[in-house]
Amino acid sequence: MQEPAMSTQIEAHVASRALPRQTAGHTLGRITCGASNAGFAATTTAMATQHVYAKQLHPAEAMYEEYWFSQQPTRCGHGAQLNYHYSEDVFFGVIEIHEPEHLVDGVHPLNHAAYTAYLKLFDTLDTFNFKYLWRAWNYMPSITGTSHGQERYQQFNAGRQRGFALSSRSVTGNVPAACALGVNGGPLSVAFLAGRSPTRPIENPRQVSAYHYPAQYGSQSPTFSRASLAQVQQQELLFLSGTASIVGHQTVHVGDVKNQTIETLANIQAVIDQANLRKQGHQAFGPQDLQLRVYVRHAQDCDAVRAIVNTHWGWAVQAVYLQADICRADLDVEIEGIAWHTMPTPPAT
Ligand code: 3EB
Repeated sequence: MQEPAMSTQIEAHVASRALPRQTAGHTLGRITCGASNAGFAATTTAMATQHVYAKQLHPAEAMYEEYWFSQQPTRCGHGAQLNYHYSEDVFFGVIEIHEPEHLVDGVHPLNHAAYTAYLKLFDTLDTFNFKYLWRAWNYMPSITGTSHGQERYQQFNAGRQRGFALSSRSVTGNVPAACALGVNGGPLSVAFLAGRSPTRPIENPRQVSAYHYPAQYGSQSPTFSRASLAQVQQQELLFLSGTASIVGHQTVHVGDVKNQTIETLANIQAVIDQANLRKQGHQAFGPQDLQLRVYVRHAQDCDAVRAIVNTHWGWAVQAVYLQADICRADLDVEIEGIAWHTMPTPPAT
């Protein structure tokens, strides 16, 4: 990451499990990963944790954890479905919703869970006066599966969109950055960052906006932007949504993970270019600024994907590789990232 200076307001640290908690400020939240959650401490009063039920493929030697810190004091709250920490400027929460076994008043189980999660999410943000959802990380079992006659990702999209609409949030245009992946187990899990100031949404000219995807992908479109730019005092953050081998609205390079990866990197570069047109700070974002999460459907593809990422962007690029299911069955890789700059940059002398 670029210069995590003292003026930085929030930071995501990727670290081995030994990281002393308070080294970088007050903990807002933590993300852990692993095919099961055995051996992980659950949410404590010190940290709201999202466990991503995905096997870590790389790096093999160090267990990946992501910590969000604030330099300002935090307050917290804990319940059966919701855990959160917030500081003056930033709110981090994790919502976990167990799906009902059957349809509820005609509503499919994952639709119901997603709707419940997003109603709770926005209700919580309204309570604490954090008006703007910046970024959501959505994980659910069997995302490409079908239950009760409907594809589960479509159930999720329908429920998420209804949760936004019933919370008086727009479902097109200025919508948050996000990702949605299929994992090994656990309830529907939504981690989220929010603030008191709006983000600038970024779209990709190479792709149809997801909220305008045609009905062949589901009667309710996914509610996310390709990226968002947020500002916290002297800091500008870029949240890059999950990005895949989609051009227009169609999957390209089906069955060819290498070319899917190359296409994905081209999409990310296009999104970064758009973000740089809308950034507030002086410093442009580049791929090397991103802390990446790379999702690979088939573990055996990990080395090929890594080789391409590193050939394009260098071996210093920070990335963790996880085994997870991308939401379309014909996609084999998806990449997301976060980056931040301190601003304003002092003028060059
Ligand atoms: C895509 O571009 C790939 O449903 O929240 C990427 C990022 C994808 C977010 C979501 C889905 C989501 O459509 C899938």
